[in-house]
Amino acid sequence: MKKKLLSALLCASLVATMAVGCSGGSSESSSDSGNDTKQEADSGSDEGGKTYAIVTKSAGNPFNEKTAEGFQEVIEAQGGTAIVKHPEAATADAQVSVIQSLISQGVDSICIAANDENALQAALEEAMAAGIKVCCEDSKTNPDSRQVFVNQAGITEIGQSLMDAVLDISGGEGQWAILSATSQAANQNAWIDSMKEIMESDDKYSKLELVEVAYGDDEPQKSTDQTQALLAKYPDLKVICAPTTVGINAAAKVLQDEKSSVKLTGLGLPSEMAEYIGDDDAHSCPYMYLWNPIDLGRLGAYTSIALVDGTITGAEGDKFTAGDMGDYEIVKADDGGTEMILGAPFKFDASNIDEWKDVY
Ligand code: RAM
Repeated sequence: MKKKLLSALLCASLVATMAVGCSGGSSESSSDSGNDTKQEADSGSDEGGKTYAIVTKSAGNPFNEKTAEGFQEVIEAQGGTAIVKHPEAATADAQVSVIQSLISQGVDSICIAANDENALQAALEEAMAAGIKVCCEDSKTNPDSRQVFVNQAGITEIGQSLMDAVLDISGGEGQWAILSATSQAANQNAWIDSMKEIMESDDKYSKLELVEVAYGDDEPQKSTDQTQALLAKYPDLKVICAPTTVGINAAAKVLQDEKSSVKLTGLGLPSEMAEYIGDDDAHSCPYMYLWNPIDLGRLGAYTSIALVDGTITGAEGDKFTAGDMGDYEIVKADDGGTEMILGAPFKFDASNIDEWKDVY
């Protein structure tokens, strides 16, 4: 309750300046790995009797848990049944078996954060052929495997924010590295490609040298090992950019524990990163970005409901109201499919991290 109240107060006071939406969130999210957290509906609205599934990238990732929490909250408030699935590992194979079991269960919709853009196609096409509505959130599939993508923020906006952070934090020159999640993740790869394109596009980035893209697979230990390997391999490294909440958290611990002078930026959860954010030598991360993961799940839920009740088909130009989140329009995505955009990436620094660390 306290958390909800604080969240509501913060939303009220910050809403005018925030590009990301706020959510009260529920007090707890499930963290099972593959097991249903089926919640029976208790209201009698039109959505009663329908079953909406969310499949995240993997278990043990607080970002995924918060997204699932937002999804579940909306589905249940609308009288539907939510199924939350966190696969054991962030792999396509793990997601294919989850999708197959959801097809057998006869769910009405699947909202998935894809671990691979193309490898889920056969399973998701089978789901759609069985009448199951399919949307993606966080990380998209190819257009043939989905009806619409609930995108957290524009790819170029994210790439630009991160690239400019690297330029600023490095002082305009020197070696930098990327610590990503899995090598197949469509969202990670799109952001990394965007950063590389931006770096090539303007002379002001010409004194920066990207020495390596390392992959921590969104596993804390592997991300820690990869950070240590980067520090050992590149003694002149100035900045690590980790566009993954798991990666940035692991890297922050390593850098601060080792009192490294290497600085960090990327995409992180304020709740996990508060102790590492600051402008002095004692803090490894001057600033980072993210969006509201709870709202991402909430928008995924409203989208699933609209697909199931026929308000939208996922076609360009479709419009719907996502409850208290307002109106959304479906637009063309860069890959030829369709998407909607939740908002812009939001910057967290020493001036606002304390306000946000209790929200998500
Ligand atoms: C990690 C995941 C997720 C990404 C966030 C920013 O938790 O890789 O897909 O969107 O970071």
